[in-house]
Amino acid sequence: MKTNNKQISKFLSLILRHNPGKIGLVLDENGWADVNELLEKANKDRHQLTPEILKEVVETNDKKRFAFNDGETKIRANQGHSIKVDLEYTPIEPPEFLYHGTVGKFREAIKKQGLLKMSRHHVHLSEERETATRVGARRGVPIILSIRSGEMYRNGIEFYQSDNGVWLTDTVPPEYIEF
Ligand code: HQG
Repeated sequence: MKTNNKQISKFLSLILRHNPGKIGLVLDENGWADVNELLEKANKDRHQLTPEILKEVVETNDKKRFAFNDGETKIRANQGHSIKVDLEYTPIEPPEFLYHGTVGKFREAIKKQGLLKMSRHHVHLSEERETATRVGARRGVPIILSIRSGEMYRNGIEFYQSDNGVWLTDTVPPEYIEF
């Protein structure tokens, strides 16, 4: 991405994930902003955005951070919101096992309470142990928990998968976790 587009991507992340009110924009309950309104309000805020630039940023963004609706009249961030939005993930069947990387100091609390979503919208799980190891290592020496996701699913618990492959669920009760 060109530097200028990177700046625009950062600006869009701020507006579409965290603080639409900064330019007086309102997102709908599913996180969508009206494209014309976004362009108008961003330009009032001295950002030089055209429909063409916006389209280029959406298409070339390295992590697929943004998406248009079908008619390209609306735009939203694909994930990473701190404001409350319903991204309307479609429930899908997970693999038999998923993995969660964490650190030893959380083990006892997780044994009692299960995995909780904490400040995020969901509990995040990985299909590969290596990915879970990297996630856990952000906080110290990683420990990897195996989650019996197939059994959870058969017992009626919903799973979703984000656009970049992360598995999501509401909470993982302790009985489905192998420590
Ligand atoms: C722990 C990054 C005590 C949980 C990564 C984790 C990931 C509990 C921490 C994504 C607990 C929450 C998510 C309980 C859970 N008692 N601790 N009952 N239940 N925990 O960062 O899964 O850069 O919210 O084990 O790549 O570490 O944001 O979740 O250690 O995909 O795009 O509480 O964040 O992606 O931490 O990471 P987080 P996470 P991004």
